[in-house]
Amino acid sequence: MTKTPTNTPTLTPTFEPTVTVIPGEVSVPKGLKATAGADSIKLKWAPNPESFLKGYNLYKKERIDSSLIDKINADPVQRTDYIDQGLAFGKLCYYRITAVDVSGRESPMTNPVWAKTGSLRMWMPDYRGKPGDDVSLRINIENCMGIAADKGINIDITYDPEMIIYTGLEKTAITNDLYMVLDSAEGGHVRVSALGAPGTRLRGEGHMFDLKFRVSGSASYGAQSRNSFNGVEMYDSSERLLNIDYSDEATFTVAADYIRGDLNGDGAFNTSDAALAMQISLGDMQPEGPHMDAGDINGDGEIDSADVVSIMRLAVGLPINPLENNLMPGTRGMSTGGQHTIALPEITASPGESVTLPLEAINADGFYGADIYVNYDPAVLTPLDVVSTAFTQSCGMRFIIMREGVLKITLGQDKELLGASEKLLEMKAEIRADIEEGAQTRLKLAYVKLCGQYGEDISWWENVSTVDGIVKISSAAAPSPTPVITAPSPTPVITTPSPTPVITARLWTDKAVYRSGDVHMLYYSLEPNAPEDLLASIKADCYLWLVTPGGGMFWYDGGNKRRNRFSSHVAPALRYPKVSYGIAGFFRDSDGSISRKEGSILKMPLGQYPQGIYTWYAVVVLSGSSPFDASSYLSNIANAEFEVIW
Ligand SMILES: [Ca+2]
Ligand SMILES: [Ca+2]
Repeated sequence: MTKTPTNTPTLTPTFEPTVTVIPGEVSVPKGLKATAGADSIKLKWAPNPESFLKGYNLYKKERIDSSLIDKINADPVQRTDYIDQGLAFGKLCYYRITAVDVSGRESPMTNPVWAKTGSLRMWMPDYRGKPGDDVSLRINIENCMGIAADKGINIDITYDPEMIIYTGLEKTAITNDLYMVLDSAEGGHVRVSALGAPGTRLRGEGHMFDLKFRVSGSASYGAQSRNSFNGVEMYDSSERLLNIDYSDEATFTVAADYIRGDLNGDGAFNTSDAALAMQISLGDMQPEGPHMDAGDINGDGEIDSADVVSIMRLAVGLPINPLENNLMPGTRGMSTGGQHTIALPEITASPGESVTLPLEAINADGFYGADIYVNYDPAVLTPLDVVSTAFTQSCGMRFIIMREGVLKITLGQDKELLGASEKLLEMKAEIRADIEEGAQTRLKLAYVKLCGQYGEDISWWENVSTVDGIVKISSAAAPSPTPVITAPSPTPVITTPSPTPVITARLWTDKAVYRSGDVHMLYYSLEPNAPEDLLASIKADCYLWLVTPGGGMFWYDGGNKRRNRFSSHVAPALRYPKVSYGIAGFFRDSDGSISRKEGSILKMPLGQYPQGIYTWYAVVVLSGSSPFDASSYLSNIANAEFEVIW
């Protein structure tokens, strides 16, 4: 493999689509949303999935019935957000956007969205806590861009003094530079006044400050009280009162579970809460009521790496807000105008080759977490794995194939990453054997968000840019020196396992063809055909996956403990402390005999899934290793086919 890393800080993407692979149609962007600030409007949308995406064009109208529409960007926008700045007060603007591919072709436009400058919204999430505990009421704002903090901010919030006692306030990344005073003399009200130095304008969104309360020791479990805004005053730079919707209320419930940071509701903060936040961040799990209130620590309406970082910090007793009069190490990163570049390399590889693509951070200083989307062309390569490097070994990291062609990674830790140019992660992939030589394709960094320790997006203060990867297909690359370890790709090639399998895996379906009803299937067995004492010393993980007729690959989601669900996330389906107890025990019937055991782990309503041949695979590997690593196989790869006709 010839590797040409293109990681100098001044790099710009150089990709020219000479022999581009499969440029289909670029799709219409989804999820466009406009949110007004004091003198600007922030646009935000979901990243497009195409590997041949170049960026986005943004169009604006100032009247919905006007036929005049202006493009507001010169070059296609690389990010998935944009702030339209310097707008007049009370200005209503309409926006539509398109996606643009590398050859300049544009998608159709989205439907219009609109917002009016100076019309903001504040909100506070519901919260929970035990009698006698300290709890935080999080005060959030949708977009505080341009609020003139030097003109003063006044917020009056009510609470129920019978149930909670006001104890103090904590500033956040948004309000860290402000002087804040409080008046809580009148029972049931806290009046917060904030003032910034001349010229201070707020930026960002979400968590503005916390009000701290102590729950009455005599409060009874299940009791509830409410908080509401009694009034909010904020101004723009011309001292015009902003129009703020503060109708939201928060309910406080006396409870021991789902307190802030406790996503799994077990009453404690620990790494399992952070792991759950990562799953939600990756879209591998949908947050429900208490998850969202417990997990969206930074108040931006979603759970992502920024919240993962906060939960990890709560788990080890670190502060999640800046401490008064104490500049935390991370705050030096604020307002410094620094530059961070996240880059994938340009490589040359031959058909069928396994490649490693380092994901680098040029200036890896000062952030705590990241959310990254990489778009790839599934006709060219199959991602196999994403692994941490020495630099990120203490970070939590998870990835998922969100859909064919889109890989999403979430990374976070409780401490600051400190480095110059560092390899953040390694992406392992296999070039498809049937790809033509001379082709080239892009690995598009479709979304990169870096977050700081207080849940803030680094891009509030610093410039974050990306350099996409390029894969050129050539026969000139030297053949791999070792036998190619083929991952379970759409057409898995099973390499000779090493060490010699000590377990025989079998997989079969009870019907070969499904014509009606649900597919309730998967019989599997593992036959430990090695000496009992050897088995007793082995720890093992078992992976099960399904390849659909279209080539999609779905993993049995054992890591989620949802036994009838498949996902695109690679996690061990079954994990055993010891083979002798675990595998044999699991597959043993109650009478102790080892036999086939039915797991109705797949329910497929026929008529909704593609017709054709589906193939199951299963393999047992050494605990903690990847299903792609033949050297860790403890069993053969078993497979079984069935056909769906409807
Ligand atoms: Ca917990
Ligand atoms: Ca959040």
